[in-house]
Amino acid sequence: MPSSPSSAEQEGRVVSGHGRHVVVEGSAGQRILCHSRGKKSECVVGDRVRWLPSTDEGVIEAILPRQSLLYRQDAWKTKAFAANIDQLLVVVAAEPVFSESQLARALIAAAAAAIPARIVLNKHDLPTFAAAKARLAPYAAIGVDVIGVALKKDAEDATVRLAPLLAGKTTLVLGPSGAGKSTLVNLMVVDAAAQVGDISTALHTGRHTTTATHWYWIDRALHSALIDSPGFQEFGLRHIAPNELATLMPDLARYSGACRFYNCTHVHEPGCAVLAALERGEIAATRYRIYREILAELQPS
Ligand SMILES: Nc1nc2c(ncn2[C@@H]2O[C@H](COP(=O)(O)OP(=O)(O)OP(=O)(O)O)[C@@H](O)[C@H]2O)c(=O)[nH]1
Ligand SMILES: [Mg+2]
Ligand SMILES: [Zn+2]
Repeated sequence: MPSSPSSAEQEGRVVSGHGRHVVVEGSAGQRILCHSRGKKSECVVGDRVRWLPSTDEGVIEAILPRQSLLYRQDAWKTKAFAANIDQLLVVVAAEPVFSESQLARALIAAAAAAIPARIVLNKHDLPTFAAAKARLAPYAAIGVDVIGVALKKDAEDATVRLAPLLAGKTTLVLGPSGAGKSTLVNLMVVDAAAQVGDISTALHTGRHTTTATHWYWIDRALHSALIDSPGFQEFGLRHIAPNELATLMPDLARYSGACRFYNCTHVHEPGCAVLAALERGEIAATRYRIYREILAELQPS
C-alpha cells in the first residue's frame, strides 16, 4: 500500500552518537533516538537530518547537505568528527605533554576542510606551561591564535576570553585526552550535565574520559554551540593529496610557489625554496619534520 511518509517527516539535528544510532534534537527541542536505514545514511554529530517518528523512536530519512565536515582518514578507516561546524578549537595542555604532530595534523585537516582553527593552551597554573607555550611558537608565528588559559584554575579569565570567540558559532573542541576539553565545555555551558541528561553518558568532566561526541547549546537562544569529543591519539590525513600537503601548512606554503619545479616535493629537489627557507631558519625544523612524516604516509611505497 503506497504511503506518503514525507508528510510526517521532521527536521532535526544530530546531537550525539554516530553511525546508525544517533540522538536527534527535533525542532521543538525534544530528543529522540533515531536509527538510519542503511550504510549510505551514516550521520555524525552536527548533521541536519530529516527523520520520521516511529513509536517512541525515529528513523533517519535523509541527511541534509553539509556545510562542512571535519574528518580524519587512517590507513583503514574514515573517522568523521563533526559536520556543519564554523570553527575548531584544538585544546592542548602543559600536561600531559602533547604531540605536536597530532596538533599539526588537526590544523591541516581543518585547513583542508576550510574550517578556521585556534589553539587553546590549558593549565597556565602548571610550571611546565612556559615550555609548552614555547613549543607553540611556530604556530603563533604563522598566525594561529594561541589562547593560554587555566580552564579550571582561572575559570573567570578563561570565560572572559573564550566567550566572545564562541558567540554565534558552532565550535568543535578537539584535542588529546586530559587536555581539558570537557572542562572547557562545562565552563561555557552552564547546564551541560542537564543537556546530556540520561540519554547519553558523554560528559564526565574532571574525573573521567569522554567516550562520545556530544553537542551542547551555550545560550538559550540556541545561536552558539560547542561540540565535545573524545581525545584522539591518531590523526591520519590520507584524504590529502601529497602535492596538496605543503599548501595546507602556511609556513611552507609561503615559499612553495618559488620552487624551481612546479611539482617540487620539497625533499631533495635543486632550487627548492622550502629547503632554502628551512636552511635559513625561516621554517621551524619541527614543522618541516612533521611535513616529511606526513608526506611519507601519503606517498605510495
Ligand atoms: N592544573 C590544571 N588542571 C586542569 C585545568 N583544567 C582542567 N584540568 C584537569 O585536567 C584533567 C582533564 O580534564 P578534562 O576536561 O576531563 O580533559 P578532556 O580533554 O576532556 O579529556 P578526555 O575526555 O579524556 O579526552 C582533569 O583532571 C581536570 O581537572 C587547569 O586549568 N589546571
Ligand atoms: Mg572529555
Ligand atoms: Zn620545494
